[in-house]
Amino acid sequence: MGNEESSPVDESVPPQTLEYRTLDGVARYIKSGKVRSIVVMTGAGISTSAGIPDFRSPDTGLYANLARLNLPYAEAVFDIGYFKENPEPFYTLAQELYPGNYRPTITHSFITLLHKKGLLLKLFTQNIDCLEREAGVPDDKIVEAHGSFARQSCIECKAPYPDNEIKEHIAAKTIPRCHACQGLVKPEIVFFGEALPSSFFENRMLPGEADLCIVLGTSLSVQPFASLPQATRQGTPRILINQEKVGGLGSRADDVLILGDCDDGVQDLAEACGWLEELEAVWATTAPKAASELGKAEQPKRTKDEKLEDEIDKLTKEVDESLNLSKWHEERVHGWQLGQAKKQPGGASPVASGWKFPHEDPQGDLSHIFFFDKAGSSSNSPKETDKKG
Ligand code: CNA
Repeated sequence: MGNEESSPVDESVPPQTLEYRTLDGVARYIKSGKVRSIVVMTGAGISTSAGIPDFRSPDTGLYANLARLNLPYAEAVFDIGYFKENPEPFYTLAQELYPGNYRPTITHSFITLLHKKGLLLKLFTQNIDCLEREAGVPDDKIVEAHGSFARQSCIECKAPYPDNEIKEHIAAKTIPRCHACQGLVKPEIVFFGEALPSSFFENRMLPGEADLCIVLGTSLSVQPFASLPQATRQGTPRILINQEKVGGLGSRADDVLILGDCDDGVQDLAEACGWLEELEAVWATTAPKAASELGKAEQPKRTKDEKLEDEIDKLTKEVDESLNLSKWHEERVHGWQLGQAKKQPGGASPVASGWKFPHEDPQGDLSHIFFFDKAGSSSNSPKETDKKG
């Protein structure tokens, strides 16, 4: 299943369901009472204002920064083959990304508000940060298409592992082992070389039952997630709130494009619906205690970009330190590469033998989550990688 035709609808074509193809038109439709079930689709863009860097941007993304470190390649952090040999880098990163370190954004709270109003049919998210849960969206309303930190299990026997114990391990940067078989335990984030969760495939046709589809903060470049908006019925309004136009959104008569920051977009929509105060109240419940209440000095205010840069520096420094702590790690990386090469016919060097790292191999990668060009740098070109469909 690929992206639908992306030629924009002719302006002279009137909307079928909406009165106007604008944000106000969507608000009027919601307020009319005709909307009973809304499906929401989200990606990394709804968490950038929380301070979580996106992974793939050439300069600011986490991978671009990890690339200079002593990993065989930056994406190895999320590679199941590499994890089995060397889980430390992932657990170092996990400590930073683990739920509890970031506050949900007002966009996350907007989804919570839809749920509180009984309008949320389902939230499909590509994010692994659990901020939707922290904002108050209940488990049964969320499909985490690429997994998340919400659960963890043994990579060998699949036995679940207790929440409190993994928290202790992540805080201590130690590696959890399965109580049953001593296998490695990993949060159920979808790594390169792993399948998407069954909940995604069980729910992927659900958008066909919705009266409204809201797409927020995603490049819609990762399949099979990118095809979800196509599952809505013709005549079901779809609103995209994103920095850029993506996917086939804008090609149907009831598509509305709001290009810009998603926090601003959801506030404008809430205001047009008469919900702004409620939204702010829901978001206020996610606020951490003020620094002054905790007895710490107030920090000077920093811009979004400054906060994001700090966060990237912090994440890469942590991984850098962890990876350079010992010569042992370097030897492990070298040994791992040689070991992989030996598994190839002839056992020559990976390059000479034509052997590919998993992310370069179309049969063995996780490019339904991340894309890379041959040089290993990131790219946003769409790619169909759903091995199941
Ligand atoms: P992406 O491909 O990085 O696209 C993000 C999209 O959001 C782009 O179109 C941006 O223009 C847009 N965007 C960024 N900031 C904003 C903003 N403030 N307001 C509006 N739009 C914005 O990310 P996708 O989610 O589409 O790609 C899927 C990958 C990224 C998933 O597999 C995730 O696991 C992975 N990821 C997740 C997180 C997270 O959990 N927070 C962070 C980084 C990457």
